[in-house]
Amino acid sequence: MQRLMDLAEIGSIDGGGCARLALTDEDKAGRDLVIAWMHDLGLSVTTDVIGNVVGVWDVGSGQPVMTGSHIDTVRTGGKYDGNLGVLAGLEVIQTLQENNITPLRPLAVAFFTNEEGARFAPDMLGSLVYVGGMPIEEALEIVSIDGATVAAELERIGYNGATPCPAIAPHSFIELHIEQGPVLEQEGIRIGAVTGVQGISWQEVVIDGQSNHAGTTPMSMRKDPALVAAEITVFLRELALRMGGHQVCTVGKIDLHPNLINVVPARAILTLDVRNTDEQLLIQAEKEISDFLAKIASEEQVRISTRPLARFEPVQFADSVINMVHEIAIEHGHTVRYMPSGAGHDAQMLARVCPSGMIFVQSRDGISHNAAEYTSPEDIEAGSNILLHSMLQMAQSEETFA
Ligand code: HGY
Ligand code: MN
Ligand code: MN
Repeated sequence: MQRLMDLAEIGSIDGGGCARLALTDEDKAGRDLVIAWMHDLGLSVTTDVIGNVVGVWDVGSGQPVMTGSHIDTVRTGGKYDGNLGVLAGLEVIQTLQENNITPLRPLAVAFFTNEEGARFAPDMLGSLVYVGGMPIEEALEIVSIDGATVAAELERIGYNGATPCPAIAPHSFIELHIEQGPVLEQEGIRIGAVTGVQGISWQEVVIDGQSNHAGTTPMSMRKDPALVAAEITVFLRELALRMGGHQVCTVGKIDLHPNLINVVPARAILTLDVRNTDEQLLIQAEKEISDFLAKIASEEQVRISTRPLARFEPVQFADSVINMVHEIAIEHGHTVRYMPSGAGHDAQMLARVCPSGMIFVQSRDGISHNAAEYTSPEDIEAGSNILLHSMLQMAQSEETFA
């Protein structure tokens, strides 16, 4: 808990949250602090070419059981998103050391670069490169929303490490994370045994119209990107409600140019975040959006171009890990339910190379990506203990944790 509060001081914002966008000075300061804690525990710490940091407790033999998450945040982040998973991993190792328990395998704690994707798209970038999902050369060239490249920012903060990607796969991976949604709290259930992660489709939409005078231009003559951006936003809401189920759609970012009170905008740039647990439904949503963009472009006489920013299919975690989390939760007397994750996580990338899964704990009022994000110390303790017993059990297994 103290480490959580200390890390939350870095990049702290009003309301008790954090702003540590990936590869900013605040992210660097957070990284430096967590690495110091890794050294305090005697871990051997490496940094790879995309800035992922892995601390290994070199005991036992064979590939390590890995836990971890991210310590970068969105601009209005909370104390717990990502941070909990990394710091609980340190707590597990410290607790085992203090109790003279030596696992049969090495234990690793990682934090991955740019999980949020808020500054550089796609999200989960570090873990994607870690598992070989994107060549490092391509990742280094990605340009942030403020015009900097991944390569330049890694070098600027001194986290352009030497360890190559893709990494040697860990034996298995388990991530503790806040749910970031309302389900566990509404159902009065303490633990989520996460079954998988829904599919994610991100794209940037650029609308070019005609800049004009707000006072003199008749409404019939306007080619107004701001209007089209608003109609796209309303369409996405209607699409999500019409499709129902797990379908969600978000317009999180709208930039108008020149963004002045008396100028009909020349251009609008917006981002679409579209998700569903079902790949076919996600494809259908993408098709309906594409058709709508074509229709509205001709109706409003604007030009619309799109650029994909992230596209990950739904991921199913390993049954062996899902069921282990469920069993351990019950053994510890906690209520538990199986559930998918609405948010993206590094575990969905590790699932490509080793048996992986997640443990969820409640988010108060279902709030996250918001300074008011909160998870109780009791839930944090329960989740961390399940993480400890999960890692010990995974470390006992000789072969693949199937
Ligand atoms: O966008 C997400 O789901 C995560 O916060 N990266
Ligand atoms: Mn997260
Ligand atoms: Mn997040």
